[in-house]
Amino acid sequence: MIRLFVGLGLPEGLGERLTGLRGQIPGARWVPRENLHITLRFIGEVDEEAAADLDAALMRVDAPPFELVLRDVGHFESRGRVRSLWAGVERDPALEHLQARIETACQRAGMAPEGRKFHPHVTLARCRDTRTARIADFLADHGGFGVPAFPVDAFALYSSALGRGGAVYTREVEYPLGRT
Ligand code: 3AM
Repeated sequence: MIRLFVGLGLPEGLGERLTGLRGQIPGARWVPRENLHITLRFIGEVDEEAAADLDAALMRVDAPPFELVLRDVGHFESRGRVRSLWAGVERDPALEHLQARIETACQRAGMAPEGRKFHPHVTLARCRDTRTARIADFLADHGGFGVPAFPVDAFALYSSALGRGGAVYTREVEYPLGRT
């Protein structure tokens, strides 16, 4: 079995901008620079056959290359606790189009539909038992965060191995955009 997700990598220089947002927040585990990404579709654990079906379906997804802008920071929370801190991705029709095509491909490959609304982001930290009040400074300090537009000319299928030192993501297959 292999744990997979579909996502976008980030250009080299962006990693530094994003790790520069780190601060002292109790309970926050900051994502290593090499793991920073935008998830387009979480797949979960699948066997080899399902992974091959998924790869075949993703290979047929094409869309024009586009540019993305990261803007602002935010957080996800549940039951009164912060779950993650992220950098936002500015709303973009080309990104939404690509994500919808990928969702269709996943369903064609036999995956159950993703029930959650697509909210593109770059997770910066995962939090454990962190109260919302603890991130007030982080949100205030980085409210104006933004980076210039960067090109997206491929998406990728990643595997995620959960090791003792945290998750190791491997870019298994890259699917270039703008092939046709
Ligand atoms: O892009 P982020 O880091 O927010 O949280 C996991 C990560 O998203 C998410 O998939 C991405 C790559 O691991 N993820 C992990 N388990 C999940 C699940 N059961 C999940 N998303 C949905 N359902």
